[in-house]
Amino acid sequence: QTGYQAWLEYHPIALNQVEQYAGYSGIVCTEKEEAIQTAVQELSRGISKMLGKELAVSGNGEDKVVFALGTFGGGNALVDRTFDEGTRSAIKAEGFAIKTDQASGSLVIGASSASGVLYGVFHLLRLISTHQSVNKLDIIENPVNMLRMINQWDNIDGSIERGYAGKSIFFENNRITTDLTRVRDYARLLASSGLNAISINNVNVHHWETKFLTEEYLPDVARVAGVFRSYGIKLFLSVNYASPLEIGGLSTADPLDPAVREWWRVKAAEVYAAIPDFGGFLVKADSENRPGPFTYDRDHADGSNMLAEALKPYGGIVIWRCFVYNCKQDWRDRATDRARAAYDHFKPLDGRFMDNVILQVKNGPMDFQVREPVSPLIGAMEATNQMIEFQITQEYTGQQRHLCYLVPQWKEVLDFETYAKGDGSSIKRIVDGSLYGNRFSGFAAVSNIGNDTNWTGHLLAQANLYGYGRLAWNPELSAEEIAEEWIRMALGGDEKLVSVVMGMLMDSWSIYEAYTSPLGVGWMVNPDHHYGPNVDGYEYSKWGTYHFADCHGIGVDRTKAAGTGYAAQYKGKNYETYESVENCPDELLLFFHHVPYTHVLHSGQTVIQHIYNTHFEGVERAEQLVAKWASLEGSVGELVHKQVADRLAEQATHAQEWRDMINTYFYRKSGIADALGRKIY
Ligand code: BDP
Repeated sequence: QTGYQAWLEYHPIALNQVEQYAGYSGIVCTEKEEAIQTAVQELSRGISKMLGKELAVSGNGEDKVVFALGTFGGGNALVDRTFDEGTRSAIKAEGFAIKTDQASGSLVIGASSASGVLYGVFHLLRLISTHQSVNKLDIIENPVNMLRMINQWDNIDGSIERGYAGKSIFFENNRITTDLTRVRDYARLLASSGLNAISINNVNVHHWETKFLTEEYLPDVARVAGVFRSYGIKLFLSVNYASPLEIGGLSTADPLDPAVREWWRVKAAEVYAAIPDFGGFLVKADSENRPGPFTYDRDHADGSNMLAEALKPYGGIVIWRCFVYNCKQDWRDRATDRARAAYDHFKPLDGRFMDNVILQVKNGPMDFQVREPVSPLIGAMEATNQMIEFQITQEYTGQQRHLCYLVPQWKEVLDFETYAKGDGSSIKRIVDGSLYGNRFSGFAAVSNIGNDTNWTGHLLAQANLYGYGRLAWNPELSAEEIAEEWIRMALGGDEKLVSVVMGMLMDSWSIYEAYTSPLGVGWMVNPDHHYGPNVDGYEYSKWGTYHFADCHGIGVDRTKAAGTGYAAQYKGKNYETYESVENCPDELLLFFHHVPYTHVLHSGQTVIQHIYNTHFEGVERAEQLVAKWASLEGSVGELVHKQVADRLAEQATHAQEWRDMINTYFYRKSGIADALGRKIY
């Protein structure tokens, strides 16, 4: 076991458990569509690994106990016989039904599309690989979110922006990889967790990647799209807003210039000629030195609508990122608070975007910190399609050297009540499109994989990729349920293993938060690479990321009354909660308020004592992770055990560095000793 198969390891099922699945003698499938053929292959492969038997595939199996799969009305008699009209009409585009045929004992999967059949097969394989009973299945599943997307931040030279698990599996030496085996294996992982869309290149599109839109690269992009198509996944490209200048020979990229609009229309036609089911463009514009419509005194609606118009005839969409802020601002000017930027830029444009534009908003207002409030822009634009962006790659959460299971963080975000349209306006209802009845909506997230054998560097970080897909499919799943599925499928079903790893995963975000930056303030990291502690690393630079610590206190006053006014971007009760220093939750106190070190938290501790305590405890808890994992020696493969043990050891040591630097810094700033008399350097 190397981790390469990830959650599709399909551990052989022990003889005493195998009986309930032993009767199946074949697969009945009549359809030839690619994703259905993929489903047949996946089912054969999974069953062969788990049950050690090869299933014959045929078009008819009336008298046998079989797995039958197909679309409704697609020619499979078993499928058509099993599902009544009510079931069929309950199944949406990518949903599926699975039913145990009581007469024959056969398991029947039906869907209204080929990709629905594939999702159904992966669901069934999940049930079997977690040893659940399949005797009386009667399941109907539909994905809650329409777009369930992965964003690769891969560059054509093979590097990955914020990648912590090796090089790109897509690109090397300025070309698209010739051997796409690994890409295919990635497509399997994504589809099996429920995902249906991918953008394959970095949102920072530099000159080489701009050429993806030319005939030099399009045939290769089409090859990649073909691999994903067979797993029901649509391919998107990140595009450079200045493409007409860089590769089109034009002298402007002004979105209102007719020649520029025509250039994009022709480009879209060329792309769709190469890839008829191309998804669309993902755009980072006017952000962190990337070009955009501001250069021409135009706004984001002008810019995105121009692209949307070009893609519209083909059903394509524009995903326009809202990570827009001034990265060269004067830190003394609090009115330009970076946290305010996305809302300030986009909210006034509500209603101006075409209906095939989706705004992609990061989960928090800053940038994927270990703790941030939820972005107030999500839900604030009722006439605009929105999707949420998470970061699976652990840029600010330990870079896959530290353990940080992010599903609990994402759950908190999704469950957050925004009051955007009164009670019942949670983030998950906004991004699934139901609150405002949007045409397009969904999830996007930055991937955490590279060409490391186990995909994610830290093997346990696989749970984040898997968990992201599962949550995008169904945000009601709990973090524990998802963790348990992943552990059983990837590592095995030994009960001690499951409970120990579950405990480790579920504690990990809070452990990481404990020894890193306190009370929601964020950013105490080394500039550029963002690994390791550096309290003032960003304090006196122009990135808009401050904590304002001095000898009296710490935190950013973002109140309306006396600060940057950011708190007023929230609605109703949320505004009141964040505006008031008394009501603000402890974990976000320093995000919203500047307070003295002696300020008493709801927990009863002072801010300074909280900093000391959490940093001492965080290290102890990181050390306990090492011991917990050590107790599993022998329950997982040796190689896998060692890999994880090495990372946890590094984490425990590195946590000490965090503790010592943070505690010392605040001891010196505040002059207040630790009430428990522990040693601070
Ligand atoms: C930040 C990363 C930077 C990305 C940027 C983005 O540090 O590398 O380009 O986000 O999302 O988190 O565009």
